[in-house]
Amino acid sequence: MRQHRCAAIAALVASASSASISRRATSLAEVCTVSNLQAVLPSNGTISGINTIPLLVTANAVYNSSSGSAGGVGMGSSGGTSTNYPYCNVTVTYTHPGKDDIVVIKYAFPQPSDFKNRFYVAGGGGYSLSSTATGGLQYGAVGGATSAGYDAFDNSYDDVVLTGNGSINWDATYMFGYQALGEMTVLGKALTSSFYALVSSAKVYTYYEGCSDGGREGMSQVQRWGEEYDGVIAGAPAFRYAQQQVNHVFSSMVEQTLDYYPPPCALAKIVNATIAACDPLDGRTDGVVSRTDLCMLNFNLSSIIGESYYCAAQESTSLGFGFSNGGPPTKRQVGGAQGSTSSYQPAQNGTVTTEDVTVAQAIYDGLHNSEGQRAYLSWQIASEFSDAGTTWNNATKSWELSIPSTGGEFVTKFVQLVNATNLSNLNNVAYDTLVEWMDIAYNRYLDSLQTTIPDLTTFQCSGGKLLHYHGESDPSVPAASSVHYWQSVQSIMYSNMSSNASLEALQNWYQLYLVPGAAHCGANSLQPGPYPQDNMNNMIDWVENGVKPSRLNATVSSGANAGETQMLCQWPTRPLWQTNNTDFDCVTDEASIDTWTYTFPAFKVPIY
Ligand SMILES: *[C@@H]1O[C@H](CO)[C@@H](O)[C@H](O)[C@H]1NC(C)=O
Ligand SMILES: *[C@@H]1O[C@H](CO)[C@@H](O)[C@H](O)[C@H]1NC(C)=O
Ligand SMILES: *[C@@H]1O[C@H](CO)[C@@H](O)[C@H](O)[C@H]1NC(C)=O
Ligand SMILES: *[C@@H]1O[C@H](CO)[C@@H](O)[C@H](O)[C@H]1NC(C)=O
Ligand SMILES: *[C@@H]1O[C@H](CO)[C@@H](O)[C@H](O)[C@H]1NC(C)=O
Ligand SMILES: *[C@@H]1O[C@H](CO)[C@@H](O)[C@H](O)[C@H]1NC(C)=O
Ligand SMILES: *[C@@H]1O[C@H](CO)[C@@H](O)[C@H](O)[C@H]1NC(C)=O
Ligand SMILES: *[C@@H]1O[C@H](CO)[C@@H](O)[C@H](O)[C@H]1NC(C)=O
Ligand SMILES: *[C@@H]1O[C@H](CO)[C@@H](O)[C@H](O)[C@H]1NC(C)=O
Ligand SMILES: *[C@@H]1O[C@H](CO)[C@@H](O)[C@H](O)[C@H]1NC(C)=O
Ligand SMILES: *[C@@H]1O[C@H](CO)[C@@H](O)[C@H](O)[C@H]1NC(C)=O
Ligand SMILES: CC(=O)N[C@H]1CO[C@H](CO)[C@@H](O)[C@@H]1O
Repeated sequence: MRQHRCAAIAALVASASSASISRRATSLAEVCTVSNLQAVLPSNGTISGINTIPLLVTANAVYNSSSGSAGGVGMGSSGGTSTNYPYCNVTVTYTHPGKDDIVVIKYAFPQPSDFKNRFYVAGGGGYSLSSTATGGLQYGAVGGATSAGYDAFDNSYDDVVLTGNGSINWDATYMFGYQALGEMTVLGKALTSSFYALVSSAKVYTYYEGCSDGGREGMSQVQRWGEEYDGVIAGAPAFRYAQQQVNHVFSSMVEQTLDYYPPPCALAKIVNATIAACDPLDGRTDGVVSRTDLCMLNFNLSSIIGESYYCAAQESTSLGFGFSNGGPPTKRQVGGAQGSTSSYQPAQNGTVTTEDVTVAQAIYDGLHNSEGQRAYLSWQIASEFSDAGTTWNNATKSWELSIPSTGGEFVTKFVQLVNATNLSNLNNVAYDTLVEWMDIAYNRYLDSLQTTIPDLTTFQCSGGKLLHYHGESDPSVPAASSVHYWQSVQSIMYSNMSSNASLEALQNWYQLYLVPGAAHCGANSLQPGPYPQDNMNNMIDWVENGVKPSRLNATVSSGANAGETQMLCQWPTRPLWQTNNTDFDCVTDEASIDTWTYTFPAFKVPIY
């Protein structure tokens, strides 16, 4: 059955051919004109659902600008480069038939001599899609960025999700969820073929790269537009949206339930002490907990009780989105209300208490309902407690609840449908309420934002390759969230195979890598470990040259081992230093894998 479906899909997808490019010798100035772009614009009826508006096409050649960072600070896309890439700066406007909406797409076409038959899509982050189209120029790829019909270059999606209290903007929701990027790619590939006058069978290798919501956006494309993409790189995807977003309230809920609001310095000390204790378990003491699973199995947080901590007074700036490194993200990058806020903290000098450890343990244990059934997974032990920050009340001289606006805004706007950027308190809220909020959001956004469809047959059968990575100490999107999706895809797509056979079949096109010590879409200042920086080159090699990775190249950028290359282990193998080499071995360890395996009986439906 699968074979038949695969053959049918493969037949629909144009096969690669050696492209003859007649425009190779043409200059940028010659092709980059409004009249040429109007001439090559797909006419109405060519692409179902998209009516282009020739009168609104713009085009100008750009010679001296650099290829910008694709997805913004810390989003894990390729960094900017100082090289100049001449390109044709194009805007195309289209409407959905009968809707009279306006979607503007920016495209950047490399000059003909640089073009390498590639199309490149970069992801955004928070509640934003990428707003730059130039990220692909360094790869000889056409790139795009879309206004998504809600002026996404200037608006964050969470600012437009409600048209008023109680009223969801579904057009914006579907466009942000997956549709805008898919349409940008379909239209962009057609334009690319005609702009460079490719023969009709010529392959345009199509890539996607993003992290955080950019990772979710990448998964949305794999799930919904699988036949369009050849290589997708998805980092720390903020998917399983209902659970992921409501879970940002969970740490506050733990504090309120236990009626204890820990000094931030105590939680920071617990993290540091956990890192120190668990670092050697992976076979090398290098400041990095490469095996949070061994930490979970062998380390008890209670042993930290009584250790002293000290943090100097500070006028601090806190970010709501769990970014530990890479500089503060802008409001656009993290979306909506996640901008920085400053607050005063007095000097904290004390010892870790039983209450501090009880809060920390409950957070790592994850959300359960009042019957003790698990509702969601949590951050790996040794991750920072980014959502658990309390605020100092100068008047009462005590620490108080502070709800992270990531979770608070999601609950108010997306669940309660009220135009407010944060919950004002958690009065009358219990763990069961969080489960109910997840349930409401799950049912409401299952076909738009949830982004966990586990059947990727279309993508796989049309030859797509998926590289999925996740910082193991991510304090925003739990690393186990990625493992759970990978397991869902394996069990749904290969239900009739033995686990060894299904593993081999899956790894031929979908590979998951956990990044030791890394935080959310970046290295972690508390654990100076490796981070993959060469993903696009690896992906291009896989897609265009058939070089399938088995481990993923990553580089240590700070600390004593700065400059070291570590070849990351492909899930489900786990790193273990067994010799004095500068690289770990990749071992199979069932007891460790079991710690990453979850079911969610608090929900009546399967949660993929
Ligand atoms: C295609 O349709 C749009 C609106 O539906 C219209 O503005 C545009 O002029 C049409 N294109 C052509 C070439 O007629
Ligand atoms: C690209 O085109 C748009 C629309 O005409 C324009 O606003 C923008 O400044 C152009 N960018 C460059 C770098 O020329
Ligand atoms: C939501 O609230 C913001 C800030 O108060 C306001 O600017 C915006 O217009 C409101 N949106 C709607 C749809 O009411
Ligand atoms: C935790 O460790 C980091 C450096 O790794 C240090 O900057 C910070 O002050 C420590 N925090 C506490 C509370 O010990
Ligand atoms: C950790 O140690 C405490 C105190 O000895 C004990 O009560 C608790 O059950 C232990 N936790 C685990 C997960 O073993
Ligand atoms: C913290 O408190 C302890 C005990 O009261 C004291 O000995 C120590 O000097 C204090 N440390 C700082 C940095 O204030
Ligand atoms: C709180 O008190 C401290 C010292 O007493 C002062 O420096 C700080 O500015 C105060 N912060 C606020 C927000 O009032
Ligand atoms: C709401 O979010 C803001 C910004 O992150 C934060 O400062 C504030 O403490 C939050 N409100 C509550 C009631 O926790
Ligand atoms: C929407 O709800 C919020 C929160 O209850 C309220 O502050 C605001 O006034 C309401 N907006 C309108 C237009 O009713
Ligand atoms: C690893 O990635 C770096 C860039 O971060 C690159 O310079 C190097 O050639 C790559 N090494 C291997 C073995 O792929
Ligand atoms: C690893 O290096 C340490 C310190 O240099 C040395 O004591 C130890 O014998 C070495 N182990 C192996 C297996 O080579
Ligand atoms: C300032 C600058 O570098 N200008 C250059 C921009 O590109 C054109 C075309 O290549 C050059 O002629 C300019 O000197």
